Amino acid sequence: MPALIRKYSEYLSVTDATPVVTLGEGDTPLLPAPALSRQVGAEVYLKVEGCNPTGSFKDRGMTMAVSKALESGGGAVICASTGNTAASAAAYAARAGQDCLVLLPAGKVAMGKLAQAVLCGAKVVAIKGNFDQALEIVRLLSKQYPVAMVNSLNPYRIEGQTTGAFEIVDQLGASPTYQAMPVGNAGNISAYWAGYQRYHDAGRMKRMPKMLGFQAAGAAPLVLGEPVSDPETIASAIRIGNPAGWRTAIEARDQSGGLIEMVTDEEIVAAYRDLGRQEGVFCEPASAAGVAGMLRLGRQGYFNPGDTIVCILTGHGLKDPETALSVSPEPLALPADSAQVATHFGLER
Ligand code: AN7
Repeated sequence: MPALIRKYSEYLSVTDATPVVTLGEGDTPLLPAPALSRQVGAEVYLKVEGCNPTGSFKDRGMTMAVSKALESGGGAVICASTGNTAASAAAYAARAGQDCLVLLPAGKVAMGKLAQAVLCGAKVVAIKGNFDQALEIVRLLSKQYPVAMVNSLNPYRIEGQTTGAFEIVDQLGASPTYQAMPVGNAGNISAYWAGYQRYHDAGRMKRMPKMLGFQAAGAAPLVLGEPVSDPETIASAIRIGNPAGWRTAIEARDQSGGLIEMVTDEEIVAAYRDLGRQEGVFCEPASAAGVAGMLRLGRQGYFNPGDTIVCILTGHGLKDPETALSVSPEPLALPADSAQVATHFGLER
């Protein structure tokens, strides 16, 4: 299989001279979701981005950003991150033989993501502050020093992430009616919209989907119309109060005739557990925000029977085992005794 950004190179700034840094990203499953489909009365699919090499959609953008950084001479890359960008940057930088500098909000990053970044050799600093403050420092440092910022302010990140839209259209054989997704720094919704526009212009699809973005209620600047200085939510990936992609996300919403709304942490956790119990899919809490929003719209009768809805499940559930355990019953401890186990499970002959 060619690398993702080679496969789609005619739509990207990738030439034969680009030293493509790949870990086998992309080509993620588009999984039918029968239980969710019944609940909302339309045909629902899950784009399982947790199947990317570092377990999130960031790899689509990072293969592009790190390849282009290498093409223009290499050197260290730097990012601020709620976790997944750091995990991805660390892996692709390691693969490229470049240093990776990471700024995280101290104590606010899921365990799996931190483990990935440090294991892949990133130089990690925990900032006593939130993601927005860490990103501000990264913006300054990347202006003042020869380090390449690989946050989604880097246009190559967005370009790489357009491949998610291409894949969905290729997998469905058409564009979906709606796309539902979580919104944090607002890069991904901007990238998907750009991707659909690009594919539409190339004659690869007919109808533009409506973009449905969902923020967590405690971190919903795009819904409130102003930055949130102290964002808070169980979905740590989208605990972001002043999104870098603000303008392009609003454009995606308005040009597509979609919406950006907020969902409560209770709704996020309910969707997170339902995905596991009803569909067998373990995603991280932030990813469930898009599903939570879709379910609410479904209850309001928003969808029609012929509609197709793709939910972007942006990150793998194993990223954040602590949250999974915190919302689930603890296993019962029993002696190693078959009769007691059988009784506990209510087994009958
Ligand atoms: C699982 O890693 O911002 O709206 O620093 O990890 O494009 O920011 C992560 C964001 C959704 C939101 N789902 O995407 C970071 C970071 C997951 C995420 C988002 C993120 P954007």
